[in-house]
Amino acid sequence: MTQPPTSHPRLLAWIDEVAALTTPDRIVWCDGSEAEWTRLTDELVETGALVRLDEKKKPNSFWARTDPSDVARVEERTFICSVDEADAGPTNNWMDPAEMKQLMTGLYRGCMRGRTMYVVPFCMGPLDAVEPMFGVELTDSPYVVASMRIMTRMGTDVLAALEQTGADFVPALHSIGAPLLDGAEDVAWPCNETKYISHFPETREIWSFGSGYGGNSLLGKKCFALRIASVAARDEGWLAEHMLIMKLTSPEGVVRYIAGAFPSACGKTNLAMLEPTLDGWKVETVGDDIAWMRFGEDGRLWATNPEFGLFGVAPGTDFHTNPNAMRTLAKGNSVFTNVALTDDGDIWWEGMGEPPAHLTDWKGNDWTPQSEAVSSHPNSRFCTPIEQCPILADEYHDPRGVPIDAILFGGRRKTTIPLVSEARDWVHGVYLGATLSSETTAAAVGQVGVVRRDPMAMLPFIGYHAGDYFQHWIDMAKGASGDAAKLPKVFYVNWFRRGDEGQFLWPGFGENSRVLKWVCERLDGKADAVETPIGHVPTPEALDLTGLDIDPADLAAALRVDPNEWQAEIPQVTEWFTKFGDKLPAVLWAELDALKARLADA
Ligand code: GTP
Ligand code: SPV
Ligand code: MN
Repeated sequence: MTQPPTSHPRLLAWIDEVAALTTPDRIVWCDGSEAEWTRLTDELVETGALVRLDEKKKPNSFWARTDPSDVARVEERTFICSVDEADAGPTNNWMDPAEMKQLMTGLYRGCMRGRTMYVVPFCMGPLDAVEPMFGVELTDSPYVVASMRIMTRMGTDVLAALEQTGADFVPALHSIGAPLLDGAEDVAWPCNETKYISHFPETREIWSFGSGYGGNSLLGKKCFALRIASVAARDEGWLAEHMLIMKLTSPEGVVRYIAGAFPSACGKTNLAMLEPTLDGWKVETVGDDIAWMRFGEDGRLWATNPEFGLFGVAPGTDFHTNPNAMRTLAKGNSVFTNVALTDDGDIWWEGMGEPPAHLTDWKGNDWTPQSEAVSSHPNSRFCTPIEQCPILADEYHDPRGVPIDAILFGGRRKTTIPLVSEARDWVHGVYLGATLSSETTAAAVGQVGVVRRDPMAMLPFIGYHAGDYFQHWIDMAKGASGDAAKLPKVFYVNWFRRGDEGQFLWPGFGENSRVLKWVCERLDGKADAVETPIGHVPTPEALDLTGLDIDPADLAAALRVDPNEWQAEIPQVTEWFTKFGDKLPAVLWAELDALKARLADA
């Protein structure tokens, strides 16, 4: 073992304890340097875990294939181990913390044999924040270390700051759960059939076992920045949310900051990096997945992006849909997981123009355009440094963040939900978030395309009782010191409504700038809207459709509020709210009653 580069007592004690339990062959302290990245990726190429891409096409970039069973978050295996079961609420899996620790200690015993345990000190958000949010991940996966270097600020500077400030850190233990026994040959993607992604909210700890996949293993992301942080946020009066953050500048130079919560694989990355089709409008990216938001002394809600990279859905990404993602990736320094490999050392996935005549697919098999299966897993991902994004906003680096003008909730719904509507007020906005629904996607293991409630796009990420979480959202309004004008306005969008032939009614992507313009005009009190039972919806004339070739019938269908479709939602929302018992804030029941009354009058 190399000499520990720190004297941090709690850190050293924890590492000793984990090493004694997991018995790795060696311990490596990660410094976050370029040399370390090169050493790690060279080793991973050597063992066959990574394939180096062509230097001219994707410099310093790599192709990874997971075990076919380890491709997404495992919600069924994700646990909130609060002391009191009631604190996990009806939307989380729960196990008693002592019981879970006992069970997982059994799994961890000797699990790093034959492997290296890496110590990864990381910081979520800028190191010069007033209260930097530190974590330390211990992992036996060099793939995870390489990915953490992209996704978080990590290494020597973080360790030094951790020591200097004497700040606390979130201990995050990860093992792929695949000890390498004497003389045994390793596989390209070791993992374990048994998986546990466990969170201990009271002690702010994370224990992950068995999976090497993104959301299960890069513990700074969903585990820390959402599940653990949401608990801290509840206690301290802020919000940790599954949201993109964008800066939007109008042709007149007016700047607006917009946050958006859409469930996994429902369009955050794409909206955050959007290239407007409307002349003179400019989008800059602050974040694409996670927003930490607190009220400032000015009574406005300020948002920061705690991440350092983008872990984006690959399929569907190309120069027509998300050119800024393509430009980011062209700069290299990226890891691509479960996409297809071209014969000339580049990557390809569904949606990226014409397929080449031959590929190696995500399972390592030959693939041609005649193949029946897709070449890339639907949840294949690119992992790339956010600082390479050509439209990254300067404010990304500012630890104070940006003041949010509007919050968009949205989901993937074939029916019912119009292209955009505006909440009547804050509590109605919270109602819209609390009843958010979306068709499930490949981002989590399980059935795809089933409508489920995904409150604030946080269903898999709320670290406590969702009823308390709704109350917390309602209470947040107090941060605006009674000045409702300072609260973000809430909107609900749906880019995914379909017509009779199954076609998307709205072209989406860059054309979503037309919806953003309407949102800005509503903030200015300018744009027209009709008051419907569900909120304010634009008239077709209120949307700027300059240069857009859209069938007026499709547009009308995209904007339609059909009372019958909405009536059908009522029993589902009632059933959803009933789950929360006494914890469901009464004002949300009142919102549902008011909606029923408005629908009855419609
Ligand atoms: P996570 O990283 O899982 O949290 O997802 P995300 O919300 O960032 O989703 P992302 O932007 O990566 O989009 C997921 C999928 O939806 C991709 O295949 C996109 O091509 C597709 N998509 C995004 N925006 C639109 C849109 O406006 N219209 C349509 N039809 N598809 C879209
Ligand atoms: C999501 O599923 O919402 C993601 C990908 O952003 S993962 O990090 O794998 O959770
Ligand atoms: Mn996400």
